[in-house]
Parts: sequence; structure tokens; C-alpha cells
Amino acid sequence: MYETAEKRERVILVGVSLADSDDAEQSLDELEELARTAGALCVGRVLQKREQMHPATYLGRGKTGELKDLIWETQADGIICDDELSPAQIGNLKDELGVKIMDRTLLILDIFAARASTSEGKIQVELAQLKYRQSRLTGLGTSLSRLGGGIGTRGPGEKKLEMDRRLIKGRISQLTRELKEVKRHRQLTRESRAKSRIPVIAIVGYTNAGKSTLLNALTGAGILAEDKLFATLDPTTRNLKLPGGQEVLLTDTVGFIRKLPHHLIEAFKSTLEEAKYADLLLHVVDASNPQMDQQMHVVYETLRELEASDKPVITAFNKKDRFEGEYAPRDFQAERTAFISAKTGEGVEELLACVEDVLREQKVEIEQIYPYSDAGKIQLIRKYGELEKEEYTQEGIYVRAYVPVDVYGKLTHDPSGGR
Ligand SMILES: Nc1nc2c(ncn2[C@@H]2O[C@H](COP(=O)(O)OP(=O)(O)OP(=O)(O)O)[C@@H](O)[C@H]2O)c(=O)[nH]1
Ligand SMILES: [Mg+2]
Repeated sequence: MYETAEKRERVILVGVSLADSDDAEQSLDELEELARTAGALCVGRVLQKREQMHPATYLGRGKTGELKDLIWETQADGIICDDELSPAQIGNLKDELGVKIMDRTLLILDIFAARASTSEGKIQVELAQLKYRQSRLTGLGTSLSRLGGGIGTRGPGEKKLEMDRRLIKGRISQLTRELKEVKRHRQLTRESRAKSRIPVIAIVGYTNAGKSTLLNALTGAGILAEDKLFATLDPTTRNLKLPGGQEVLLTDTVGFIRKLPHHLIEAFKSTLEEAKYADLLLHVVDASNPQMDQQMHVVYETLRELEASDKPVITAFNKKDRFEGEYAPRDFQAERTAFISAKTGEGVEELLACVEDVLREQKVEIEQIYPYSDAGKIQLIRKYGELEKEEYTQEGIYVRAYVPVDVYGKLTHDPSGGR
């Protein structure tokens, strides 16, 4: 993803463990993974237990001194803090430590910047980057240009990173306008999908859970699936015919992560919102990851933030090939759960059966005898629903089927005034 010729930045990861949470160490593991994805080399870690983050310097005084020594020992080029820093914190740490100061947000923005491939993705990333930078110009400005590369300098608007406040403001409003246009297009696509009445299923989940691998396995979509965080940034939609014959649209979406930067959620809303307009969410979980529970929690929290938490969910515990035996995680928030390996294809059939079940539950059962002159209605059922049984009797055509609610109205309404 990154040019190898570029010198790898040597970074120290810095975190604060708050009294009420104990997953700071795991969060740092994830930060290391993110840093690695962005091409940096982690040369040290500092984790401080504190009641709260220090408002001026993130770490307390003593720890900051310790960090300074570690920077000297390891010849680090910079530090990455695990939480979003305020402009003041960046400035103070910069003065104190004399190296490049980065945070989780900057890092994630940087990875997104390198991943963005569509114009929509690029606009969204640049907007998020500029908004982040806007308030931090003094703290970041010099440290970024001094190094002339590395984390925080990549992106669609790379040349514009040196812009002053006034220009940034202008660029932000231009991008906001462009994004509005993009959103309008997305809305139109959604509307035409809704008209076609083909159910939309959004694949959601923590980053690296196997969402793209699953979409590829189901539809041969040929999307990049990698053992890297945020391999997918732009949503891809593919048609899929379920075993019973019904067609659905499957959309692969950007992965979620803990502490997903607010700017990014804002900027990426139109991409992330795919989940909001879906009929069903397919939640892919990496069940071989020891952090599985926290990751599922993050996914549900993010869905809530996107106002998509009222959708029916099917949870697919993925990477079954990596765990053995009795292990049987559960998800009480899901309508159904399945155990699959997107890689080997194991369990995928059962998963599709779950999808059919849940889609059927969203439909209404219809059992009726139609006169032979009403054969058009049978066509309607075939097209939009599932025809379970069809019998040609003396009174007419006996039909038992599951149909979408809106089609149901058309099927039961009898213009002749009833028989
Ligand atoms: N062993 C095993 N590995 C899997 C399975 N499914 C996916 N993977 C691997 O997990 C990694 C991540 O898969 P992706 O499909 O890129 O995951 P994603 O959820 O799309 O990730 P992002 O797009 O980064 O959010 C890849 O290296 C896959 O090969 C599985 O069933 N078993
Ligand atoms: Mg992906």
C-alpha cells in the first residue's frame, strides 16, 4: 500500500488506561496493527494508569519524562497516542518531547487516505483530514513539514496540507458541496433499489472480520481481502441468488473499529449509512479473535450511532476453521447465528438458509384461491415473493406464498368487490 522506498517511521505507542476500563493493552495492540498498516515501525510502548487523561499533556508529568528517555534510547521519530489529542495537548507534547506527535485519529485518517479509491472515498477522506487539521494547525504544521513524509502527510489533498486556515476553510466548503452531490446520487441509487423491491443486505462488522472474503465467496466479487485493517473503504454491491431463487443485493461496507474518529464517522456517513438503508444486516464476527466480545460491542455501538440498530441482524461467527470443538459463542442481539468459514466455504449454506428465514419473517404469508383470470397475480408473487405451493383446482388457483407487505396489498385487493 505504501511505497517501500519511504523510510519507515520509528514510533512509540502511548496509551492511558482509565480506571474503569481494562482493555487499554488490547487497544494498544490494535494501535500497533494500525501503525504497521501505515508503514511505521513500533519501537516502544508506554501505558499509564490514570483516573483520566491529563488535559494538558495526555500523560502525567513523571510518565512524560520517562517517555522522553525512551524516545532518546530508541531513536524514535515520533509518538502515537491511542486517543484523539486536543490541539493544546499536541502543542505541549511537541514542546516537551521535540518529536512528531500523532494520535489514533491521524493514523486512521492516514490509512483511509491511502485506501480511498473512488471519488466519493477521496472527498470524504480529504474532508475528514482537513477538519481534523483545521483546529490543529499550530501543533501539527511544523512537525509535519519538517519530516516531509510519513503518517499524516498522505491523502488526496496531499499538496494542500500546507494550506493556511483561510484556504482550508474554502476547501472544506467546496468539498462539502461536492459531497452533497455525491450523497444525492447515492440516494437516487437507493431509491431505484427500493423500487425494484430487491432486498438489500449490508455486510457489517469489525475491520478484518472477513466481510470481503464472505462477499467474494458468495458472489465471486473479486474484492481485495487482506490481513490488514481497513482493506475495504468503498462499498461494493453485488447480486446474489439465494438457494430458494430469491434475488438479493449484498453490500460490503467499511469495517468498524473502536474509537472510530468522529470526523471520519461524519465524513463517511454516506458510506457507513449503507447499513441504515438495508433490509437486513449480516454481521460478520472474527470468532477466532480473543477480542471478539469487545469488537461485537463496538459494532453494535457504531450501528446505534448510525441509527441502524433497529434492523434485523444475522450474526456469522467467521473463521470457524481456526477454532475447534465445543466453542459456541452467542449473540443475543441477532435473530439468527451461524458458524462459518468464509475462506473454506464451510457453513455458508446454513448462513444463506438463515438469510432466507429472516427475509421470510419480514414477509406476510398469503393463502388464497385466485380465479383463473387472475393469473397475473401469480406472476407478481413469483417475481417478488416466494411461491410455496400452487395448485390448479376447480375453484381456481390455490396459492400459498410469502410476499413483501407492500405487494400483499395488491394481491388481496379485489377490484370486482369480492367473491
Ligand atoms: N482462517 C480464516 N481466515 C479468514 C476467513 N475469512 C477471512 N479470513 C482472512 O481474514 C483477513 C481479513 O479478511 P477481509 O475479508 O479482508 O476482512 P474485512 O472484514 O473485509 O476487513 P476490512 O475490509 O479491512 O474491514 C484476510 O486475511 C482473510 O483471508 C476464514 O474463514 N478463515
Ligand atoms: Mg473488506
